[in-house]
Amino acid sequence: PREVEIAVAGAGLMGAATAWALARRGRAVALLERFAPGHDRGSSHGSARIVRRAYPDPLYVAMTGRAMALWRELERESGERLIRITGGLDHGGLRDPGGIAAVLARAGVEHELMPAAEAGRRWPGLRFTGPVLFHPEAGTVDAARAVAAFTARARAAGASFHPRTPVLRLTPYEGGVRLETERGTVAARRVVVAAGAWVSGLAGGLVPLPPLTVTQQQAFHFPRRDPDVDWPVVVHKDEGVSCYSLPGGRDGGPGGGRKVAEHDGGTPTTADTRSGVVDPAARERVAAYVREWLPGLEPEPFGETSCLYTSTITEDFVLDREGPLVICSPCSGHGAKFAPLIGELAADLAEGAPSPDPRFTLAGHRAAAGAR
Ligand code: PYC
Repeated sequence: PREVEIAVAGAGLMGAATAWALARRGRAVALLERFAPGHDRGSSHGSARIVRRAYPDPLYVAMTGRAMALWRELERESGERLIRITGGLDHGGLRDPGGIAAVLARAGVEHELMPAAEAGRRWPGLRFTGPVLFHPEAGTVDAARAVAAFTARARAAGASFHPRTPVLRLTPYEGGVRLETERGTVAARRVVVAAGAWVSGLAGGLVPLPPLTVTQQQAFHFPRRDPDVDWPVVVHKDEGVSCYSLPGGRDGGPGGGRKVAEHDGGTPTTADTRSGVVDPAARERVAAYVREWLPGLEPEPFGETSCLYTSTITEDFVLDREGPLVICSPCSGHGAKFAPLIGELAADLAEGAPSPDPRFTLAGHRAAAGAR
C-alpha cells in the first residue's frame, strides 16, 4: 500500500484544519474525504456559523481566544475574509447571562450586562425579558470558505487531498493503521478520525467511543423587515426556548436575511440515513419563535437547510488518542468556532501529546456518561 505519515479521515472543518496544522509543521499528511470538496452532507457547509467568547466555562472561554487568533492567521495566510464581527447577545434564564458575565470578567473578556429594557432600546427588532449580556468579540465565520481555505493552505504546505475517497475500514497494526478506501489501501503511522457523524462507523469497533447522538438540525433564513438593519449574533435559552440567530448569507449581505435555528430540537438520525428533508414541525416552531422574539424579521422563511450535529452527553468535544488513532469528533453542535484550534490540538495528539483536557478524553466521557 501507499504509505503516509499521518492520514486525516474527513475534510470538514475539523479534518481540514488538522491537515493545515500538520502540514505547517512539516508532517507528511494525506487528507481523505468521502464526498466532493465542500459537500453539504455533514456539519461544515453553508456561509454562517457563530463565533463568540461567551461560555459559562472558563476552559471554553480560553479556547475561544486561542481559536480567534488562529482564525486571523488563516485569514492572513489565505487572503480570505472569513470572520465578520457583529458582537454577541446572550439572554434567557437558562443561558444565565449574569453567570457568563462573571466568567468573562475573570477571563478579561470585554462585555456588558444590561437590563432587558436597555437591550431593547439598543437593538430594536429583538425582544428581551431578562438581563442581557453583550460582548463585542463575537460574530460569524463563513464555514464553507473556511473549509476551502484550510484545505488550500494544507495543500500549499504539502498535504495531499483525496476527495471522493471513502474510507471503508481502519485496521490498526503494530506501528500504524491500514486504511482501506474505495480507491486503494493506504498505510499511515497515525490516523486522525475527523469524520463527524461518520465517526462511529469508522472507529466505533476500534476505540471505546462514548454514547453519541446524531441529529439532523434545521436552520431557516428569514428576511429582515429593514434590509439595512441587522443585529449581533444571539443565543437565547429559557424554559421551552433554545434558539440562536445570526446574520445569514455570504458577507451578511441583504440577500442573506437572518439565520434562525434551534440548538435542541434536532431529529435523531444517522450519517447515512438522514433524509435531508426539513422537519415541518421545526419550521413551525422556529417561525413561532421569530414572531415572538424577533419582530424585526418577516416571519416567513425564504430559505432552509439542514446539517448534522454529533453530540456527546455533556456537549464536550472528544479529542483523544488511543494507539495510532486520534479521535477528533464530535463537536456537539458548537465546534465550528474552534476549528483551527481543534486542528492544532488534533495535530498535537497525532504527534504524541496528551489530550488537552480530561473532559475531552474517551475515559472522561465514559465517566461522565456513567455518572448520569
Ligand atoms: O456555538 O453559538 C454556537 C452555536 C449556536 C448554534 C450552534 N452553535
